[in-house]
Amino acid sequence: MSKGEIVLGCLAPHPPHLVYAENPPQNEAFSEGGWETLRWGYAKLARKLKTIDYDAIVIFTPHWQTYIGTHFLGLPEFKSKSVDPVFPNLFRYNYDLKVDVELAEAMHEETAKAGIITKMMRNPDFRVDYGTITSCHLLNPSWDKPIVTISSNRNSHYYSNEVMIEQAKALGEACMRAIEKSGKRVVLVSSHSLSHRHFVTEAPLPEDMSREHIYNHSQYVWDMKIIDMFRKGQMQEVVDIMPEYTEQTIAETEAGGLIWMMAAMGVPTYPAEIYGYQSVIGTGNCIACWDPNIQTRELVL
Ligand code: 2X7
Ligand code: FE2
Repeated sequence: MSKGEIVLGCLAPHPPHLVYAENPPQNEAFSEGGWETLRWGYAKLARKLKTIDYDAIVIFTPHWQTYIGTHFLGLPEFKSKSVDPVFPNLFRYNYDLKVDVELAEAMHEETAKAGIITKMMRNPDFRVDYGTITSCHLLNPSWDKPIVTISSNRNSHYYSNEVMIEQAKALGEACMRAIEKSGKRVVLVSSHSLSHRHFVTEAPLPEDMSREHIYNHSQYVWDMKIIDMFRKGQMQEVVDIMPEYTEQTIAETEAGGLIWMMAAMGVPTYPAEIYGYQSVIGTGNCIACWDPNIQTRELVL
């Protein structure tokens, strides 16, 4: 068996607004559109994914929060309705997804070996979070690949952002070892926004784009700084600056997804492909990917 590999790493933000705006048959709400810069960027990245040969999508989500350890989805199928607790008016999505349990178990095993508390989620009634569903739907609307969802362990208030970063790195390296041993070709997804201060009242029509803008200028400047580092392949610098960035912009990077993905990918020094940046209820959202294959890596935007 040849060594498994990560064939792509995607930064895939998950505002449920983006699924709402697409009007897929799985979602009950109806919209008149909105947030096209992000949706068109996602469509382009989804087309690239279709050209890549891969076995599974492994996604790390801030909206499955676990307080004791890191958990992995551990049943072959999860089927239910996912309702966003904050935006039930926008997101009531009927999902039926397949899990690569063999890969999830291999990651769980390597994670435990690395000294991290970890558990398989075997409850058939467990409801999959909207972060997983939104990012996976937009990256692969045909849902024709199995996924593995990894929960985000939330102890930064007890420890610190720095301690959680060390844990996310160890988790990423453990997942990489499991992928290599599995012989599989895997797409990693870090599902989150960048800056995360947001408005607390919704426009009467959520998709009214005349009301959409970044919450404040300083978080915009921070987001641009980070994206510029993505473009330049300065991912070690991004890792180093992460505690300050997260604190200054209340960024969703707090959950550890980007660090997890970068550690699994050996902290890339090549440029990321950028597919778009737009605000959703004032948060900063960037779609980007890191393509280890120099033959297919592009300058997108
Ligand atoms: O989970 C989210 C998010 N990260 C950003 C914007 C809007 C809603 O939900
Ligand atoms: Fe979120």
